Amino acid sequence: MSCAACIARVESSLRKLSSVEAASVNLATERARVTYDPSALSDVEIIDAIERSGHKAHNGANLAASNRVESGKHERIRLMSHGYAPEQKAIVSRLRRVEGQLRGLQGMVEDDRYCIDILTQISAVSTALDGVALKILESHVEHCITGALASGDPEEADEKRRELFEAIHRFNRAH
Ligand SMILES: [Cu+2]
Repeated sequence: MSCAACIARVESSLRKLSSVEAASVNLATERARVTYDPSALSDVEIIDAIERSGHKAHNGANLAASNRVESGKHERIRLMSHGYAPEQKAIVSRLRRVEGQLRGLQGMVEDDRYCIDILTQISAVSTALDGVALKILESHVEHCITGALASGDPEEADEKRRELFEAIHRFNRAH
């Protein structure tokens, strides 16, 4: 969530919903605060409206339980703006390169190439893919984790920390 136009788009998309009384998106915390009648509008419809405006809402399924405040009439929704968003194109092109390397690998096997040459190519693909993971991890820490810490919401910060460690462990196990 980095530009005023995006915010305006999400807000107007939310305000168009039938029972929404007010909707405001906070730039600093990346949260949308929606005031609505819960008997007339479901969480899913709110999330749909956010997604229609071109953004993703975090933890959609758990929204009702975790983010509802003040007797169910206000909803605070965490908006998603992934850390890698500014580098999306560069990441996709790196992944395409990995795809090309993988195809080369298939060709090597089909061409009966020497085992060690194939293993060398597998290492190269693996290293390239790790590079992409590291890039995403970096931007996640810089953007998403920093954002969660800055939000001043200790639950949110804990959740992000836990998620990060789990991801690192999974990554480590894969090697
Ligand atoms: Cu992230």
